[in-house]
Amino acid sequence: MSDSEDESSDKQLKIVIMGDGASGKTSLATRYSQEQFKKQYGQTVGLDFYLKRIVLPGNVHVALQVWDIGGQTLGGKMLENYIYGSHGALLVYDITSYASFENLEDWYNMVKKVYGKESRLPHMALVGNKSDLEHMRTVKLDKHQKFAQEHGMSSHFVSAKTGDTVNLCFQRVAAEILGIKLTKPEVEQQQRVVKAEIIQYSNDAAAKPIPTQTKSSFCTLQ
Ligand code: G3D
Ligand code: MG
Repeated sequence: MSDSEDESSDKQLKIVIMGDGASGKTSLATRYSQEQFKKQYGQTVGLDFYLKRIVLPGNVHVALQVWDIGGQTLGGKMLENYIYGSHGALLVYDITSYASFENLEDWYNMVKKVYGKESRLPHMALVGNKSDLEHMRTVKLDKHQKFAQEHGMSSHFVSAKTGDTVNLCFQRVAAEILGIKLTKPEVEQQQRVVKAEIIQYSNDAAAKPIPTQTKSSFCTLQ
């Protein structure tokens, strides 16, 4: 019984972000983890790793490891190691690029291949990014929905640029992996939190003293 108290220790979830170059994977990962930011640089091998702690309903503390595949492409040998052991996979496309959507079939098959001998795939999420460019959409909504349904994936639309529903996307994925149900008020609250975070972020930045030395981490990013 006392064990249940100890469950406040974090559950670790590994989430990988996959998809074509320029679909917005890095933007999504950095947007989501901008506040609790721990990053390991692995530019040479193309692996980036972010950590974000969240609390799900029922006081379930979760440490989300968010992995960005960097410039790795389909068929790369490193990719398999990267996918292996993940609890969730975000398949990201750009809603203004039909090719990025079409290629998700290959990304999906890649995950399937890695988990070929095992009975369960990680939770798979179909993420249409760049929802701020709705007027330039080339991937019709019903195509998106059909793909998600046929592949047993959850369905999401986000904008890594504005931050719209980014937190909610990860929250839903983590909840689904852990079998936790989100209620409507919780979903709505999460949407509000996104906006609050953005405002607070800029305030914080303004309030912080300007460091005398410029850190080189930004340069490393580029
Ligand atoms: P990748 O990591 O999948 O390769 P990036 O993709 O995160 O590097 O993003 C590729 C380009 O798309 C970037 O533009 C980035 O700013 C832009 N982008 C990412 N997410 C969004 C979004 O939600 N909306 C819009 N409008 N643009 C987005 P640049 O010009 O810097 O190459
Ligand atoms: Mg990238």
